[in-house]
Amino acid sequence: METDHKTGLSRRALLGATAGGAALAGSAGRLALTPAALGLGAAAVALPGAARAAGFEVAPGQLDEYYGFWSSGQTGEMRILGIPSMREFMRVPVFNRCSATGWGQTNESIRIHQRTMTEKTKKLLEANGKKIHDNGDLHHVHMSYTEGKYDGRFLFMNDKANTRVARVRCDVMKCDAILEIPNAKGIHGMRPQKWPRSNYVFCNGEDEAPLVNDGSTMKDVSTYVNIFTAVDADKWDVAWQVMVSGNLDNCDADYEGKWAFSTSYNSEMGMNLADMTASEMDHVVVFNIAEIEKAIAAGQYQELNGVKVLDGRKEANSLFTRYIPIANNPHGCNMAPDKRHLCIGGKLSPTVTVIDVTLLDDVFYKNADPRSTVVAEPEVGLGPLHNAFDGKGNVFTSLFLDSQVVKWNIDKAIAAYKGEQVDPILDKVDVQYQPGHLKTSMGETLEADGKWLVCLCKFSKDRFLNVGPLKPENDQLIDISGDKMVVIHDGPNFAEPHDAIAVHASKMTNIKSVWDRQDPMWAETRKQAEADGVNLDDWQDTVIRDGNKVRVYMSSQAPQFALEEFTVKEGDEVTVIVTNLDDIDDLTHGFTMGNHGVAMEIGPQQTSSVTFVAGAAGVYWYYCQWFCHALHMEMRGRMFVEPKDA
Ligand code: CUK
Ligand code: CUA
Ligand code: CA
Repeated sequence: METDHKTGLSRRALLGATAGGAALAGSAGRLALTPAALGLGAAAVALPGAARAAGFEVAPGQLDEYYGFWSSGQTGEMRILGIPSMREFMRVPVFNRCSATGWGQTNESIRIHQRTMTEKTKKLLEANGKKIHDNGDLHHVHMSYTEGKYDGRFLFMNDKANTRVARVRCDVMKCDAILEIPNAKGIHGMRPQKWPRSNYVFCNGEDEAPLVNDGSTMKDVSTYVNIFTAVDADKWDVAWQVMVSGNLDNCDADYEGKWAFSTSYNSEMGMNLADMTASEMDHVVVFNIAEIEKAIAAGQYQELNGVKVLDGRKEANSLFTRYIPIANNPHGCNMAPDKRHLCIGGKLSPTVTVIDVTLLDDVFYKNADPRSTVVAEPEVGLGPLHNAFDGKGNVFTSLFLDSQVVKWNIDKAIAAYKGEQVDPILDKVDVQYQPGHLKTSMGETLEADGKWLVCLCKFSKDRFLNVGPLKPENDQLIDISGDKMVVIHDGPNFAEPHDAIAVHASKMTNIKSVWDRQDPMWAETRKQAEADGVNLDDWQDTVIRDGNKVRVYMSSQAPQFALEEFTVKEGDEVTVIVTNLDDIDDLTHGFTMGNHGVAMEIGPQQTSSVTFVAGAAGVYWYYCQWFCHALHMEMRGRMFVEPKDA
């Protein structure tokens, strides 16, 4: 905490006092602490509810209490922020192409992209002269669980654009696996299993398509299906799929390992807006994990594109699924940490539907009416999208149309549903503006702690200096520790953070500062080096010619590459393999090859490699683009490209 020695007040406490209004006039005159004297603009003084921010400042050099893992929508990367400071720490490229790190260009990253691509996609990319999809639409980020708690192993995320899911290792914060999901289209909702551990990652297929999508029936909507997929989180392969009726939007899993849930906004199987909103009711699909696993083990599946597929559509009347009718076009799907209540955002309906998951056995095995599991349906406001929890029985729901967050109590909502005269609404706060997801600290785990809420607003409108027609979004930090919610901070953010999770820093026990030399990330590069007789773990300055393929091995140690120069021929396929022998915290090197569109990151003790075709004859400089030393500018060398026939 930064303290003003004259007053003994922290900067934030002072802010709080000044924002109070009267205090500003009083103290400003006496102590001459005008906002200008403090170096604060008017906007800072006008911080809403800054009084409650007192004691929460994260001063320079202080660490945050929580890691925030953010999606980035159509940017395709994952981001790491600190909570409560809302400082952005890192961007982790996943589905996107990253200029700084070489992600999507290095051999190591291309292998990860390609490993689980379907043949169809490979052909499609080839036809476009590409090796990978270099865009993605990353909506949801979730951490792996052990017994309902974050375990710091992996982060999982979806790509709605190219029907993929990816895994990021929490030890090095790099993507180590991407999976293109066959049969399904447009993976949207995605959640790891919570209990007993995240053996599965559940993935919703949002877009309908013919089950055999070969062009033979593409205009016949009656052949369209939607697919729910369980990915084996360890093997990173599809475990099984279930065909469903209607499309799938958001999903969640329970805290007992029995169920997964998905909302559907298109039970109508409409192909346009009017048809998708035609019905009075859509539904939530409940998946019965034990029955599905039993059927898979018993071989009662059809195999399609190498995947085991079960039929869970309504007409199949199997024990795999049940359909709970919900007011038309629901959206968010959030399981409360009380292990009992599933909350469904109404979107078109001003309600949240609360389902008691302990009543689901009767629906599956005693033919109970699926609607009998609904125990509350509070009216919360207009456009309820997502729900978050404080672990004290309260829910925070984002109201897209009202631009508010509403806090309400589950028990009170249940009592009201039974006809008691109680108002479940506890508080409402204005947010700026049009919120989508909202996340409470640890709120998606059994350790929900009710301290912070991050509200991811889709529009920022007037909250920041105008940066042109494309505005940032606005992630607002809300203090939920008291009865009243207080907006603490505005955080501009670039396209388009749908979702985030807030993970207490104590959960990140696996995180490293330096790579392990034996890391599997470059296992294939290591194999090639061994075949070439090169020891990757020692000083390397070797050039291997193999027909028109040239492999250039060089280690790096600040501020030098082992090779000051190397020679190739015009049109050679050149692979540069760089090993960073520095093992000091924060000492990352880079390798940029001038005029070849090539750049990559080489972290401490990391090996990275990149392949390119040598351009027209001449001298090309390569250099380290990651500031590493006082002589960083001097960390460079020459590639001589000889004419083809020389
Ligand atoms: S969806 Cu974006 S606001 Cu993709 Cu999670 Cu609801
Ligand atoms: Cu090495 Cu800069
Ligand atoms: Ca609908």
